[in-house]
Amino acid sequence: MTPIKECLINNKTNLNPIWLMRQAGRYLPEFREIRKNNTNFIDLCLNSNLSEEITIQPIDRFDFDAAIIFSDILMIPYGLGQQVEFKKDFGPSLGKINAAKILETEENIFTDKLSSIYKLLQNLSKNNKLENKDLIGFVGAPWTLLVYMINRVSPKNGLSENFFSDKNLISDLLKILDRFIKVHIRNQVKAGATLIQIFDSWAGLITKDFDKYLYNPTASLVNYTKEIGVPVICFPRGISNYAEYCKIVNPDMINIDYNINPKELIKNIQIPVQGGLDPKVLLTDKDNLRKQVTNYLEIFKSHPYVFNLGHGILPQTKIEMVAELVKIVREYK
Ligand code: 1CP
Repeated sequence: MTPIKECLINNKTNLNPIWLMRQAGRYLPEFREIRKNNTNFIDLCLNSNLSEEITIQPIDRFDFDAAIIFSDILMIPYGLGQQVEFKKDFGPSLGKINAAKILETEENIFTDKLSSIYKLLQNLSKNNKLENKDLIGFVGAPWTLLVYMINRVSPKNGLSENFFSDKNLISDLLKILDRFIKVHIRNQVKAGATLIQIFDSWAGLITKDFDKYLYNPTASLVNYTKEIGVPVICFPRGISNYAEYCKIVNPDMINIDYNINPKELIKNIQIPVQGGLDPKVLLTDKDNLRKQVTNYLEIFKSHPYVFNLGHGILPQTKIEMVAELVKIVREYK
């Protein structure tokens, strides 16, 4: 069994497995080299040969315990026929929503549009560099995808004023998302994903109707993934009550963000934990890195824990700091 599964399923506490969110891309010079010649990000995600190479790059360098496929959460809106573009120094930009068209999407058309992602997973499951490692497929949570689909740009400066104005649109989209996120999970599992992570990167923007936007839609995906026999990790970034989330949504493992006090949290939850370290710590120095990483490892000495960050690794991170991080985690006893 892989080290992550030992932790997740058998509750082992002494293995210290490690992988990093957004480990494939951005901060790696070999990724930037590929990206330079592939300016259309969606096309790059749909190129299964290059995506395989990018997925393996961080494994070659750091021997992480899991590979996460090189893809994006916005491939679902793309598969549903919404225009999705990634603009340089700006981020994602989505086209106007055509609700009627989205509602008519057929499963086989969606699966066809994303078929190279499934091909990527099939190829990776045969890649011997991933022996005894997990292969992580992922999806955006319904709320976070709803945010991008309606807001049409990153909500980092807040949601648009009329975000909640069309109640019918919101409820139609939530239904469609539930259905097609499940299709995408099922297709990834069939193609060889051994774990699924659900990214709810903008969960912290929810201020009301938690059942409607956070708990019910995520629990539906978690139950579905468990039913098809694959463990599921949730990352509801920025929420204030992780204990309540774990009780209601009940994933196999919870990825915490860096605003959570891990010591307090494990008093209130039983499930395995992943992540937490502020990615900015990797921008400081090796002494501080050791101090902060050891702090997490000490706290989780007797709680099943997979080392990871409290959000994606930052583009300006130095390779040698990542190497040092892996060394600290692997040598910890
Ligand atoms: O390890 C990996 O990098 C694997 C592939 C991966 C994953 C898991 C990418 C490639 N994106 C994601 C998830 C993702 N995409 C999330 C959830 C995790 C998180 O919060 O970081 C989100 C919110 C996105 C949406 C997205 N994709 C943004 C917008 C961020 C915002 O501020 O709203 C952006 C800029 C991207 C582009 C992207 N996706 C992935 C990469 C390597 C890049 C950068 C592409 C580039 O410009 O070179």
